[in-house]
This record gives sequence, structure tokens and C-alpha cells, in this order.
Amino acid sequence: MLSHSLFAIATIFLSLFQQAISKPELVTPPPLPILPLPSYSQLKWQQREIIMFLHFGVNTFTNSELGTGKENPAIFNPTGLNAAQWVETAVEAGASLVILTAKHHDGFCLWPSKYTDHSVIGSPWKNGHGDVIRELLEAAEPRGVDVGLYLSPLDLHDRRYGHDKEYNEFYLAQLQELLKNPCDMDPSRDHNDPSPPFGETRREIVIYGSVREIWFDGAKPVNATNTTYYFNDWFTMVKELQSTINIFSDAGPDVRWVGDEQGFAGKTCWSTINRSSLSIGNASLEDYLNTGDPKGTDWLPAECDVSIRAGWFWNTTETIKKLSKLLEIYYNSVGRNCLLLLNVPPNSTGLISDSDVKRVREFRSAIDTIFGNNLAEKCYVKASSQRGGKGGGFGPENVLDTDHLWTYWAPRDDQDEEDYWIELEGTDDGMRFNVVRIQEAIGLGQRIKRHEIYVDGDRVASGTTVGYKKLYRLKMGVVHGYRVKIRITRSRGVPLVSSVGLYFDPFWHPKGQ
Ligand code: FUL
Repeated sequence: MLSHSLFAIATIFLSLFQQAISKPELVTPPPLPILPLPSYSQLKWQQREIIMFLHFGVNTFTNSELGTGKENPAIFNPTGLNAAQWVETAVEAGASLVILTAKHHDGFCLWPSKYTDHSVIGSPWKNGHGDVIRELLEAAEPRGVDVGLYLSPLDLHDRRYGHDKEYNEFYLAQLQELLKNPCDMDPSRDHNDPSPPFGETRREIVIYGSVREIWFDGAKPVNATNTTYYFNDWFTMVKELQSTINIFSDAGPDVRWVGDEQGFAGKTCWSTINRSSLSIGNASLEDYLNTGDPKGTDWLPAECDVSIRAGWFWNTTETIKKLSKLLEIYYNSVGRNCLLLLNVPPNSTGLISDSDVKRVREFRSAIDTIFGNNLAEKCYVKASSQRGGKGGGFGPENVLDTDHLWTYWAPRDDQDEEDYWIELEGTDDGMRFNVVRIQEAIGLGQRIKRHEIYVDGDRVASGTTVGYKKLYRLKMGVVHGYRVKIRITRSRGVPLVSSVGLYFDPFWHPKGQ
């Protein structure tokens, strides 16, 4: 009898215990990622969307795109140089990073490098005491704008170019000058604040602080002496000096070239690619760079570099791209899962010309107008299924919040679903729009391979990759409808959609509309 009671009490305790430990299982965890994944710095980079390039140097004073290396440093005299004006222009463009040509192919250095005389030291500007990099860093820091540097591997001036060991030593020395962190020089400094003093003493010690991107250009003109670049040494040194920096080159390792200088990514554009198939300065790879590779083992997103003018350097004759061209570039770069690196070159006075500033303002204001009113926000949203059921944290309503990375709609992955879809239903009046935005939760890998968009049952657009951001300007122009359905028909694993938007773009007039 006693043993029966003891058994009953033990059973009650066991079931209470089981209930207690089963509770946490109610919260459904996120799905497994699909590799490769972005690094922390690559994710930060991706969210910048627009960054600004500043091509500036002796070419600015010779109306030339490609210097010879024989320019006299005395021609460099930007008497009105105002880096704060460059930074302000970047802010007006909505760019949070500016990348300056510290040295272009002609070898002239915009900082007082102690390894060469071919620099601002030999220029009348500030009597040879100037330092453009320091001025840019000092102007950018208070405005919360980050700085990146372009250090051309090709150097048409230096006599060591063509002698592999000597040139690579020289190049690495310049990288160390540019990327050494003040905290490492003075342990008493706060490591979380690697800010000024910048460029402390001319030629003695030049220390700049945080640099967010370094640009290794792939150009090697045929008539230049062949020189082997020790890329592995360079990349390793860069990461040693600045662990969170992104390294750009044709082949990464953090950001890849998009394969053209028009600012256009491929209609299909994967952030994944096989780095082992890439090499720097290899023209036959342009198509592969443009589209990426769904089977790629490396996360290496593309940056689309393009100039607001015909050339990279300011000159006296060139015209500026029209607003409609800049918007086309935006849709074909940012709207195709890439970053837009827009070059806005300072002139020979050392200022960005008024005409360029005006166009940059128009461009930003147009983007803000187009994307300022998301009609999807007023919609009721439903989906084919949802991970963890109602209240599980992965519902379709997540595509309407402001987090475009870590909250997302996830369908169930325990069934053989043929068709994943999400549907937005507007109010009684319906919606008038001509732009659709779709974003993937890329923190868990890029997945979508094919998708289609329907308005009230009619297909209005279809495409392949989505990635961080996919933008469609509808070919038929403005549509009026009540229900917008996005079908994902092919995907690596289940698709994870982080955001959807519907907009009216007043600048989009296809076929004479
Ligand atoms: C190219 C260079 O040759 C151009 O001068 C420019 O700097 C562009 C961004 O990259 O390869």
C-alpha cells in the first residue's frame, strides 16, 4: 500500500518536473544558416548602400585620367582645399564612408610619406606642410563619416617599381604608414577611441587611426614594367593593423569588384563566389564577378564603382551624369544586392564643384522622395506558412518592421512545400505603385534563386537573386491593385524574407509614360 502511494507521489513530481523543463522549448529557434556567411564588417559595409569616391591628385591639375609619374609635385596646389566641404557633400549623398586616392597610378602621395619625395612635401600647397589624408580624417570624424583609402599598386613614378622585392617592401611600408593605429603606438590611449591626433609630426611619425576600407586597384597598363604584387603579404599586414577593415580588390578578400565601371551589377548577383577562381587584374573574369556564384564557398559581395563624370578625375571640360542616369545606376547597384561607390572628384581649387554638389543633392532628394512612403506598411500580410506557428517569432508581419536583417518571415521547413509565398493586401482603395523592394535576411546566408511578383493575379515582374536588397522598377509603369503576392519558386533551403516595400517613383517613365 505504502509503495503504491510513494509511486503515485513520484509520478506527480515527475510530470511537474517535465512540464517545468518543457516550457523553454515553446520558443522556436532561428533556422540553421546556409554557409558562407558575411563577417561582421561585411554586414556593416552592406548596410551603407552608398559610399563616395574622391579621385584627387596631380591629374586634377593636368586634365588627365592617367598620369605619367613624371609630374612635378609643384603643380599640386589646391589653394582653397576644404575637406569639410567634401564630407558635407558625402553626408548630402547619404554616404557614410568616403574613399580617397591616397596615391593613384602616377605615384604622387597626398600625405607626407617618409618613403618618397613625390608627395605633398614637394608642393607649394601649405608650403609643403599639407596632408590631405589628415585633413579628410579631421573633417570626417565630427560628422560621423568613415574614411577609406586607395593606394594604387601601380606606381609609375617610383624607381623601385619593376623590382619585386624592393617595390613590395616600399609598398608595405606605405601601408603601415597609412594603417598604423594610434592606440598601438601609445598604450595609454583609449582603444575604443582611435581618433585624433592625426598625422602628428611631418615625416617623423604619421598616424591616422581607423580606416574602414582599403582599395587595391587591379589596373596594370601594358607599358608598365611587370611587377609581382605580394598580395598575401599586403592583405595579412592590413588585417594585422586594422582587424575590422574591409579589403577591396578584384578578388576580395572582403569586397569584390563588380566587373565593370558603369555601376551596374548583374541582374543575377550573388554575394557568394569562389575566391580560388579569382585573380587580380584578369579581364576574363568580369562576367563571373558581375553575377557571383550560387555555389561559391566565399562570402564576397560586390562594390559598383562609377563616376558622376565621364572620367575619374575632375577636368575643365566634362559634363555630369543626368539625374535619370544616376537613378538607373542606383537601381542597378543598390537594387541588385550591391554597394554604389559614386565618384565625386574635387576640382583644382580643392573643392567639389557646385554643379556636382547640386546633382548629388538632387540624387539624394529623389531617393528620399521615392522611398519615403512605403505603401506596404498599411497592408495586411499573410504567408504560405510560418516557422513555429502563430506567435513563433517568424511571422510575415516581420517584413514590415524597420529591421532588415534580424527579423524576418521564415516558412516552415518540416514539409515539402513547393511554393513559398507572402501576400500583402491593401485597403479598399487599393494601391498605385511602380517600385517593389524585397530584402533577404542575409545574416543567415543568401538563399533565393528565383522569384515572381503578382498584382491581383497578374505577373508584373520576375527575377533570380534577391540578397540584401532587390529593387524593381516595373516595366509596365504604374500599376493599381489590391493584392501583391511574392512567390519564391527556387531557393537554397527555406527563403528568409526580412523586408518588403511598395513605392511610387515619380521619376520613372518607361516607354513614354
Ligand atoms: C581603375 C583605375 O585605372 C582608374 O583610374 C580608377 O582609379 C578606377 C576606380 O579604377 O582601375
